[in-house]
Order: sequence, then C-alpha cells, then structure tokens
Amino acid sequence: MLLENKVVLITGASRGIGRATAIEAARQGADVAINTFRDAEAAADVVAEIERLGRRAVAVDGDVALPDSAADFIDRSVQALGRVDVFVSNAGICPFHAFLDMPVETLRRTMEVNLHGAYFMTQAAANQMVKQGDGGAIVAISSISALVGGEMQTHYTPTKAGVHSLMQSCAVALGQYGIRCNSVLPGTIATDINKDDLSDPAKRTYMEGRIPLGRLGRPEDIASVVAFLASDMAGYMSGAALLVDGGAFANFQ
Ligand code: NAD
Ligand code: RM4
Repeated sequence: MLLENKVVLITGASRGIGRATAIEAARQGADVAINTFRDAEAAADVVAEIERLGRRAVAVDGDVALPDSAADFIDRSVQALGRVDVFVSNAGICPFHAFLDMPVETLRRTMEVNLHGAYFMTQAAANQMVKQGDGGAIVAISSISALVGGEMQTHYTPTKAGVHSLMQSCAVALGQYGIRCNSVLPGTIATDINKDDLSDPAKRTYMEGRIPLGRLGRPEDIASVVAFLASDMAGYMSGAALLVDGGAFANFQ
C-alpha cells in the first residue's frame, strides 16, 4: 500500500501505460482521477476497474494540448476527490513519420500534446499542491527516446527530452514547497502507440533482440515504478530519471 489514501491524477489514462498506472495507484490504496481524450468507453472501463478495487475514481475528458483542459482537470478532480497528492503526466502521441517530409501539422501536434500538454498540466497540478501547502509528487512519463534518436521520431524524441528537462526545472522551482518532480524513461512497451510500428515481425524481432531481458515491456512494468516514485519510499528523490527498459540502453555491443 504505497499510496494509501492519497489522491493521484493521471493524464492520458484510458489506455496503455496511463491505464496501468491508474489501476496500480488504486491497488496501492489511492483514489484516482484520470484525464482522457475522446475515449469514453475505455475511460468508463478504467473507472469501473478502480471502483472494483474499492477506491474512488473520476474521469475528465479533455485535450491536454489546450491550456484550459489543465485547469478543468485539476478543478473537477479536486471537486470529486478533495485534493491532489500525486500528479502523473503521461498523455502522449507518436505518429511515426520520416524527417525529410514531416508535415508541419504532425510536428506541431506532437509538440503540443507531448510537451505543452505536460507543461500546462504540471503547472496546474503544482499550483493546487502549493495551495494545499503540504507538498506532493509529480512524475512525468518521458522515454528512452530522451537519450537516443529514432529515424521516424524526429518530432517525438525532442518532446521526450523536453519532458525530462521540465521535471528537472520543476524539481528546482518546486522543492521549496516540498514537491518532488521526477521522470520515468520507458524503453519499448507494447501499447497502441507502437502497435503499427511493431506489426512488422522483422522490426519486432529486432527490437526484442536488443533487450537483454528478452521481451518488450508491459504497461505494468512502468506503472510499478511510477507508484514507487510517487510514494514516500522515494521521499528524497527529485529531479531524477529512472530508465525502465529491460536493459536496452546499456546494450551497445
Ligand atoms: P497509448 O497510445 O496506449 O496511450 C496514450 C494515451 O494518451 C491514450 O489513453 C490516449 O487517449 C491519450 N492521449 C492521446 N492524446 C491525448 C490528448 N491530446 N489529450 C489527452 N490524452 C491524450 O500509448 P502509451 O505507450 O501508453 O503512451 C503513454 C506515454 O508513454 C506517452 O507519453 C509515450 O510517449 C510514453 N512512452 C511510451 C513508450 C512505449 O514504448 N509505449 C515508451 C516510452 C514512453
Ligand atoms: C518510445 C520508444 C519506443 C517507441 C515509443 C512510441 O519513446 O521510442 O521504442 O515504440 O516511444
């Protein structure tokens, strides 16, 4: 019970890593608010799963790229659950595309969802924590892509480096309020975001072969690390990044 009676807010939590993190938070004793975007059925399913675990849950629809969604998510979460102890910035997209003909709109949307969205949401959550006056924990889902490049990810990898950098600066800005800010850098986790990319058996086998632990990650592999960073067990961690990649980054030759 790492998060007993805490209130945890997570963006992009209808699917994948966000969904697993929401459910893990509930398993660890938290009430959970999820931000979702045009995914009502999946959102209702996550809420039901959390309630089955005996915890309270609320889903708030909103596009993280819009600044107003942040105020709305925090306000409606506080109305429903009373406060914010933990905020997890997870929502993200990766529309795989080559560099030389990257459409401006694909670049712009990826930046706005992944980086601006993380910024607006983190800022709104931090303001609520400061108002409460007793600290908090913020965890952002960055990526191994903050450290390495990807041929079809020239629009995406800078956002993931940016998200980690945001957590470092927020750790500095918010330490005086007892708010810890850290990031998790997942390796390759099998979710909808890379389903098409990994549907090529040759690519999937190649990616699996690069991972010393011999398999792609599962959303639950990330959720447990987020729960740790959000908990008092990580009470002296701030501005840190935890790579959770089955050893992939270390596997150079
Ligand atoms: P996913 O596609 O399963 O989930 C993404 C979630 O974000 C979905 O619930 C989606 O509805 C939501 N979302 C998308 N656009 C949104 C918006 N504008 N506003 C609010 N919500 C929005 O993918 P995932 O793998 O679970 O990705 C979650 C995070 O993990 C992303 O930030 C991604 O960059 C990061 N990540 C994933 C991997 C991986 O290999 N899967 C690796 C490293 C980092
Ligand atoms: C991650 C990493 C994974 C990729 C996802 C979409 O940051 O690059 O390999 O599948 O993004």
